[in-house]
Amino acid sequence: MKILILGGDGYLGWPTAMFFSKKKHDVVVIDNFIKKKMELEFGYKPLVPQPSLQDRVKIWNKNQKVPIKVLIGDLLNHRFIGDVLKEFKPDSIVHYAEQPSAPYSMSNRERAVFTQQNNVIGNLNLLFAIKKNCPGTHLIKLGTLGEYGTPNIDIEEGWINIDHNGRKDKVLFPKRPGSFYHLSKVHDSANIEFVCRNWSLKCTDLNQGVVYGNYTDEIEMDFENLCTSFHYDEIFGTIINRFLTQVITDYPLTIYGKGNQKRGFINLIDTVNCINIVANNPPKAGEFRVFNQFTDFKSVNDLATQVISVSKKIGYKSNMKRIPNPRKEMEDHYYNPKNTSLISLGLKPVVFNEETICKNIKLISKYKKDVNKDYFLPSVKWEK
Ligand code: USQ
Repeated sequence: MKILILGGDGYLGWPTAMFFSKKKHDVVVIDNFIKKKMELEFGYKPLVPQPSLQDRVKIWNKNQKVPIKVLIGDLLNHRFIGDVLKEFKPDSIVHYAEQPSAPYSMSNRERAVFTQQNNVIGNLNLLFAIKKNCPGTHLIKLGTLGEYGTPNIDIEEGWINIDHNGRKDKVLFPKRPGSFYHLSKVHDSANIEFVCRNWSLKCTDLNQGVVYGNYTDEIEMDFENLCTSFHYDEIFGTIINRFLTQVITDYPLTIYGKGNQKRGFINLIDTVNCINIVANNPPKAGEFRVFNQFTDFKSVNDLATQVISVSKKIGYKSNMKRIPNPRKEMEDHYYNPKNTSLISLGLKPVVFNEETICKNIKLISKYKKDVNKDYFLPSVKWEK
């Protein structure tokens, strides 16, 4: 398969690129390194030092039959992405190339505008480029479970059947997200559904939960040289990765608000496995297919309790600490998102259990001396 990975330098993009390359697919990665600039704006570094994308690719390609190819470019440049698609004509495009942080998008007007411009216009340019150059390509778009928000009804996978005033229809599931970032993905989903319906493109929109973890089989082949970016700061660090880093420094786990808010989670290994399943099972032309991509859901309190109890068994002394919630989000709510589609296509989820938690802790504990505890407390507030 010819597969194009947009955002190939990132936390998810890089492990995905190696996974497909190892299976001897023809992989091209694109990145514009915008995330590196965003890190510099806040002065936040990932925990594990990482060689540059180009160096990682050189190291990786030494042992591969089909080398990964790197292109540097921006989806905001429609000619760039058009030229790439005209030449490469991929079977699948995995689109991770978006600003991924809710707090970043909520930190000020410029960053809110940047988030929506970068994500929505970049995606729109991509849709036009696909239509013109390779309309049969399967677009695998990373959306987010947070697009739905926390409604007081079960969350279906993208679509819902409604019966209203005696008439029935199947419509996109209502969305009520919690940040300008999450909203950008809602807008993307609406644009993609429109082009599937109008131009007969085919797309899978993956409404992914919060990802955690720092290894896949490919990363473990040479952790120091092939690692992915692992953040634990308030802007780019996701909750489990932050909790694991807090544990290794005996810092109290930062529970925002009451901690009863529930979210869906997925291990990095399963993100990559899901992409593989989806790429091998494309939808029909004209189909806007939506899968909810998470393997477990629970409250922030339950997560913290589990991480603390496992870490105590291996000698760590962390506890949890409630701090005022910097976000505006429901802290007591019904939550029941569905996730049967990927499981029925063969996903065998990694379980968030003692073994998984200990392995992640062990890998990052080598970098304990580099942890900057100033990164832990949130400064971006939703209501300011
Ligand atoms: N939280 C804490 N303590 C912390 C950090 C977070 O209690 O130290 C809470 C937040 O209040 C929130 C939940 O944990 O209720 C999740 O926060 P997060 O920072 O792990 O995740 P979020 O901002 O929702 O965004 C992340 C990724 C984003 C992805 C999304 C999936 O950054 O790219 O789309 O997870 S989802 O949340 O399902 O929309």
